[in-house]
Formats: sequence, C-alpha cells, structure tokens
Amino acid sequence: MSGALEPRVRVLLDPDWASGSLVDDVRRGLGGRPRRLPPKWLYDDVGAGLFDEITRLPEYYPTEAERAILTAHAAEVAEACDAATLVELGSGTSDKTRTLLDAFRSPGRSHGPLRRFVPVDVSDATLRGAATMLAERYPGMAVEAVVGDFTLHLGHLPRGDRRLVAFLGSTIGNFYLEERRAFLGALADSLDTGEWLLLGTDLVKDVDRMVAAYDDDAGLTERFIRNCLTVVNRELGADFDQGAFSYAPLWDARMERIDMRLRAEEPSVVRVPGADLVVELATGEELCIEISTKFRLEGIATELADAGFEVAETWTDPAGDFALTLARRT
Ligand code: SAH
Ligand code: AVI
Repeated sequence: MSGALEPRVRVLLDPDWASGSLVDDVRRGLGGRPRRLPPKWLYDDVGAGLFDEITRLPEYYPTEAERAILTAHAAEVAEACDAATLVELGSGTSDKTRTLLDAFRSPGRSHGPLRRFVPVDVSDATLRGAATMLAERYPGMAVEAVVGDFTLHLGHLPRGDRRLVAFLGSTIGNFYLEERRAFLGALADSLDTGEWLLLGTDLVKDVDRMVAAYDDDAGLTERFIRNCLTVVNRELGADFDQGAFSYAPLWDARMERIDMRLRAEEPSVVRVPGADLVVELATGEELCIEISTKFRLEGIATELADAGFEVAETWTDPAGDFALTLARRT
C-alpha cells in the first residue's frame, strides 16, 4: 500500500472549449489588427510536449535559473509563508514545483506541513499526469487539480486554508501589458488579505541571449509557435499553409519583450470555416502569436503594489537572470 491519495480533477473548461472558445479568440484576434492569438492555444498535447523540450534547450535559460532560485530559497519561502494550500497557475508538469512542495512538506517547517496542492492548467493530459505523479510522491497531501483557464476561473479556485498562489516560469510575461494589469487585479480580488503570491519573472538582460532563447538552433521554439496554426486548422477546419509563413522572433526594446510572429511570405487567403472567417494577408503581414515580456525588479514591485500586493522578499539566481518574488495580499 502506497498510502497515496488519488488526485481529484475538476474540469472547469466546457467540453467544446477547444473549438467554442477558440472561435471567439480567432474571430477577435485573427480578424482584427494587429492579428493576434492568446498563447493558451499553443498548449495542446503537441505544444505542451514541445514546451517541455524547450525547457531543456541550452539556449532556454529561464527554467534552470528559476530552479536554482527555488533550490536555494524554497525553505525560506515555506518558512516566511504560513500557507496550508498551494495553488499553482499554469502548472504544466509541475517539475520545479516539487522543490517547493518538498520545503512546504518538510517536518521541520514551523507552520506545519502543507495540506493541499491545487495545480491549474488548460492542458488536460499534462495536468493529469503531473497530478498523479505528485499524489504518489506526497502521500497525505490532497492533490485537487483544476483543468481551467487562469484568465477566467480564478474565482472558482478553492478558498480558505491560507493559500499561496505560485505563478512560475515567467508565464506572466506572456500577457500583454493591459492583460497583465487585469490579471494581477483579478488575482488580488480572488485572494483574502494576508494570502500569498509567489511570482517568477524573467529579467531584462543581454539582447542576444534573450533572442537566442526564442530562436534556438534546434528550431523547437519555431515548431512550438507554428503549432498554433495546426491547432486552428484542426479545430476550426482552417487552411493555414505553414510553408507560406516564416518564423520571425524579435526583441521589442520599447516594450522590453520578445515578440514571436509568423510572417506571410506571399499573399494568402486563409479560410477558417469553423469561425466563419476569411483572413486576407499581404506579403510581409504578421500574425503575433506570443510575446514574452522581460522584467526589472522595480517594475515588478510597482505592478504588484498597484494590484494590491506588498512584496515580502525577492530572490534572484546568482547571474541575475530571473527573479522570484514573494508578495502578500494587502
Ligand atoms: N509553470 C511551468 C509551465 C510554464 S508553460 C513552468 O514554469 O515551467 C505555461 C503553462 O501555462 C502551460 O502548461 C500552459 O498549458 C498553461 N497555460 C497557458 N495559458 C493558460 C491559461 N489561460 N489558463 C491556464 N493555463 C494556461
Ligand atoms: C511559458 N512561457 C513563460 C514561455 C516563455 O518563455 O515565454 C513560453 C515560451 N514560448 C517560447 N518559448 C517558451
């Protein structure tokens, strides 16, 4: 007998989410200007697998930088923070999170062991795999996974039990500025005074290193970004031709973000029957598939304060590539 509790999985996404909600995003995003898609559509099973491979690329430094911070400081986080429930937004494989869970489950922790872990992700299969693995690894801790969208479902997360919300990996950098403000505000609204946020953010650094992280030699990031066209083709019967687009990642120095685009190399007429849409693209026209904003420590503290959080502590890795910020809802 392992003593492991079966993970509970709550599904908040509608059964037709992959097609239904995508229709709205495609009409609004690809039908408008600039032509955009929300990054959640990058993470079907293929995309989730590609992201996992990206985290092991030599050029993609954020994952190991954040892991180094967690390894060095997870015990301090667990001591500083009296949470009994850990919620993880955009949890993916929850690989790095194990370091945090180990610290929160340590018998020496003065607040007592963490009782519950709530990973939240749109990627159903990845989430279920992680939840099963974690339930086995931490017998006695309840794992209550939520297949949900963190832009829609923050109000449906379990309440009480002094929560810490972890948002790791710099996934917050994938929001546009106005979306980030709205997200942080909604997150603050969903927390009670005194509850906690642990936020991972990639920091501004040498431009060549940042660009290389999104333009890797193995071409995995390009495949990851292109995968969203495959998703729209499959779910909405669109006829995007991958060969008509080139991958164009660039550093936007004004907004301090990497901008991952697909550029039409020839005039294209793309039909998206499932969204009742025809997209006409001229040569050189771009689809903005994902941004990855890079941060500065002062900016993080200001944005958190504006949203209703007070920074308790910020840690960086020795190279100063990445930051982890523990903040409290005021
Ligand atoms: N936290 C992990 C994974 C980051 S990748 C890490 O640090 O490595 C981003 C994750 O967020 C993916 O697992 C993706 O499926 C998930 N995701 C993206 N948009 C989402 C949304 N709107 N709601 C919930 N999960 C989302
Ligand atoms: C999940 N997110 C923080 C990744 C990033 O670095 O912005 C997604 C990614 N896109 C391309 N490579 C990685």
